[in-house]
Amino acid sequence: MQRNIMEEPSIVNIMLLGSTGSGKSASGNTIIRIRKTFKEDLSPESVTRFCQSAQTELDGQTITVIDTVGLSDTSVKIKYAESQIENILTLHSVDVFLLVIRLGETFTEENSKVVKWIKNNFGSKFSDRTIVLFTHGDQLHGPVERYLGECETLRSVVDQCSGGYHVFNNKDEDRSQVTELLKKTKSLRMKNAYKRYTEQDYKQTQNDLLLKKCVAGAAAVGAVGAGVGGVVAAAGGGGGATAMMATAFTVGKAAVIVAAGSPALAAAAAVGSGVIFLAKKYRYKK
Ligand SMILES: Nc1nc2c(ncn2[C@@H]2O[C@H](COP(=O)(O)OP(=O)(O)OP(=O)(O)O)[C@@H](O)[C@H]2O)c(=O)[nH]1
Ligand SMILES: [Mg+2]
Repeated sequence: MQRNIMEEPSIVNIMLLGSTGSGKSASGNTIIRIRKTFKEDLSPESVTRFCQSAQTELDGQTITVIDTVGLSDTSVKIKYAESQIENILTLHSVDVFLLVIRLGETFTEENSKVVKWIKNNFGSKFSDRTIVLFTHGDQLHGPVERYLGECETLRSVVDQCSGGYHVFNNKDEDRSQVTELLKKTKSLRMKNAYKRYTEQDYKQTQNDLLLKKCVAGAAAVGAVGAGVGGVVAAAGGGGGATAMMATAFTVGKAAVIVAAGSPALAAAAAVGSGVIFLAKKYRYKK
């Protein structure tokens, strides 16, 4: 009889993600035990320019640490990071994500946007595999619970991640912080039946996001088309009632708008329905 038990992979892949300067590379170095593995520095610009990985043997396991480029809230940088992350995912699937957040500074609107970007772009399978890793533990003057208690946004970030949180002091050589993190990693992997996050999961989320954008774009074009139709038909007199109807209809109702007697409007609405059509086609192709 075939047994249906998930095998525990012998290599554990851990990916660090987070804002620029949050301490991703420093945390990677703490796990790997060699401070110069990943370049770490204090800088307003992203220090890590390319995603990199390194491996080590720890507590009888092979651990791959994947350090990523810093994310910040500008579209150019986000686009660059997006392509970097996509590339590294072709090389490594991920057992556990560490969402790196720096303690001891205000959790700004920008930090919040970066977390949102990560969650949106990695999709629903992200939170199931994520531990929030707080760095700069040495700068805390009390228990981390008190710190969390003071910031609802941060608490909600932690609550949404299945792996909870962990605190690192990257200036401390104490290995127990890494041992503890690996225990949390182990139980999270078990919870996910050792199923990794893959390149396909990322691509699927990207496709879904694209589809959403297409539909939103089509709705906007259609709404403009319907609005213009109302004005044109009303100005032409007589067609007012039809125009009212046209504006009440949603995207993809080009025929109704044609009845309002405006070829320009029909074209606008046709664009709207065309985009919808393309979006549908795209979905069926997947
Ligand atoms: N005191 C203290 N400093 C830390 C800690 N973690 C990181 N740092 C310092 O914070 C600075 C930024 O750390 P990095 O690891 O380079 O940050 P990063 O997230 O990799 O930054 P980018 O690659 O630019 O995205 C460095 O000077 C680190 O040495 C910590 O726990 N305590
Ligand atoms: Mg870095």
